[in-house]
Amino acid sequence: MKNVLVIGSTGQIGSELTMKLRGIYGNANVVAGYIKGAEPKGELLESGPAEEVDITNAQQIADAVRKHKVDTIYNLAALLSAVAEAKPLLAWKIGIGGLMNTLEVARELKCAVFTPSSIGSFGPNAPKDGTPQDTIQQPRTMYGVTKVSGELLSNYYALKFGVDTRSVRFPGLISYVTPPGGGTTDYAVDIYYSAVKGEKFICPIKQGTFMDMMYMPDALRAAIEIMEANPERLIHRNSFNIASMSFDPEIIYNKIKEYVPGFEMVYDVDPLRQGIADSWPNRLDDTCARMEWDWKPEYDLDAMTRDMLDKLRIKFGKS
Ligand code: VAH
Repeated sequence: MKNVLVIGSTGQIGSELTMKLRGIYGNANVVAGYIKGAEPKGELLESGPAEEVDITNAQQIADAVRKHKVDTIYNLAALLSAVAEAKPLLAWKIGIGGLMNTLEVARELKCAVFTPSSIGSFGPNAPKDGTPQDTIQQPRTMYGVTKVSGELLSNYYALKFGVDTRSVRFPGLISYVTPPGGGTTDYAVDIYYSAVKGEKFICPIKQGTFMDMMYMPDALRAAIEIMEANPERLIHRNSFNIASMSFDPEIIYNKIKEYVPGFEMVYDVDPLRQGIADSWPNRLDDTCARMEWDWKPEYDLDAMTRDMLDKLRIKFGKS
């Protein structure tokens, strides 16, 4: 049975992944790593161990790994795309300085490491539709630079030191649990909140801008299945394209209106996030993930919309 440390356990992915991992491996076997000011609360705090682990502090990572006999690290510490453009040095310090700390601890203490990459690891000169697993990666954002560099560093540690590093390139992730912070795809989360609250949605991304998106339950399953995969089948490691749906604001708006008649949306394009979105693919080709570790999404836009609206209505007492 695994002993897991989740670095960034109170973030958009971490808060849900930690609970799902505890359900699989046992509450006591999954440590919630957090930083000062973002301490775990409620069920995340009460259901299992927690340690202060700032990814820029290698000693804190090593201490938590030794204390809890960790053999698998989920490294979810990162600044999302729009925030990273505002704080590029911090994004690099966390994304790459932090990853280097994690990989060094993993090398020394024999841990496997999962570090997510992103559709943001591609730039405008990668094929937009059916973006291949192996193609040009020249992102124009610091977020993308940290993701591509993270892929290369993780592959280096696997090749040079035999560290079991694995990764998936996440699409924009949509969840009703922990609101995202500062991403380019986050409009696809915010639109559901507006619909349930009965508010007009002001969309910062222009019509016709397609991006890969994924419902969080599928993303969590991918993060777990890749780490459970038979390593002998893996031709790739860092990082696998995974995909489930691709849409633009008009498509998701019309889908929500099927369930929320009268829901209104207007466009007020944010040049920063639009520029980032324009540089990203429309739709990834995830054949390699399907071939090498049987990846398959379970939610499409309709199923996600029904579940998001149901769960948010409960969250806001409108069910
Ligand atoms: C962002 N939601 O928009 C994140 C994610 C692929 C998008 O990395 O920055």
